[in-house]
Amino acid sequence: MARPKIALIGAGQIGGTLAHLVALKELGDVVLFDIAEGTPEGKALDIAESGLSEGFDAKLKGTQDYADIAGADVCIVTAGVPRKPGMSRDDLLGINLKVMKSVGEGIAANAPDAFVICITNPLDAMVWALQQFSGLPTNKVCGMAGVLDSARFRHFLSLEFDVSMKDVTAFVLGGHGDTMVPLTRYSTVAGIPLPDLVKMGWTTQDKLDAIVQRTRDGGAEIVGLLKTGSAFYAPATSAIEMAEAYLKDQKRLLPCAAYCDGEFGLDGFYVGVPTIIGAGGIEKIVDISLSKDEQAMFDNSVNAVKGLVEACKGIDESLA
Ligand code: A3D
Repeated sequence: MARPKIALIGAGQIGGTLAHLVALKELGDVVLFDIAEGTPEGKALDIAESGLSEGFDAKLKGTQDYADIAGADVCIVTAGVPRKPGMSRDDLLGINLKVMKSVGEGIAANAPDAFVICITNPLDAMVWALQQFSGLPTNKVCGMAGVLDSARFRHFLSLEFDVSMKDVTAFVLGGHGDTMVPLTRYSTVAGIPLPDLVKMGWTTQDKLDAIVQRTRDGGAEIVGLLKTGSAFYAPATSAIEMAEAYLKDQKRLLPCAAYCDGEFGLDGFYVGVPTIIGAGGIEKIVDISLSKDEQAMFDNSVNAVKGLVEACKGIDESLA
């Protein structure tokens, strides 16, 4: 059986890391696409030359030609610009919307059967625009954010409780922005919900509130430290987890930006929700019940996403 083909649209910090991970994990052959001449070719060659020491078999190709992504099984999109210190994700909207148009058309013409994972920010609006521009089925186009935001939450909780991250489960829903919704009630250490851990004296409500806020600010914390770009190692591993769930039909339950058509009371929007990812792409959205406070935070987050989608429609009339 031929190896799966994985197209990475954008060969910057995340794109290069994705290519390295795909090769190391032998998930398939890689096509790295970027408009910057030489960057995808150089990264593809560099990673290919690490294959001997790492012992992987994978072909890697860098290109500026969309024809090379023909027949890709998975496309992971990072094309566009990242934020710099002082910028919010929303400041990227105008530039990255134009990028989504060319990427959507390139995927539609060459890899219409692919499972598409968007990472470009502002995530929830960009994945919506990418689906509109590409015309691919909504179950085959999703966005990576919740896996990363939940991983950050789990990391901070594991530090607070001094337990393995493997035993911490956590959910972050809503839009990937300052209004994201870390759900403490659905987050546990080995099945014990966080509110119970507060009652048991493992932590205090104040400390938990500070962890929730640090999670919301997780991306900005790294932008502030790096100064020249945004996080790329953990965003790449998060998207690989989703791609692997699709390629291996793992039926993983992962939070990701999915097209809600009735679920969570939404009508045609992408927002971070619990999903099951398998060979059918987004096979199911798990419509969990929210408390009054959680619903209010979720609605606030959804309204922020809706505002960005309206801004996209104002910029590109083909989206209206
Ligand atoms: P960067 O290293 O700048 O890479 C972006 C690449 O896109 C560059 O190599 C550009 O040449 C390329 N590019 C620009 N325009 C096009 C185009 N039209 N077609 C093809 N390629 C193009 O950025 P990065 O890899 O650090 O980040 C990529 C995106 O991911 C940014 O928008 C970030 O904000 C976003 N991001 C999202 C998350 C989430 O959790 C959702 C986390 C981190 C970064």
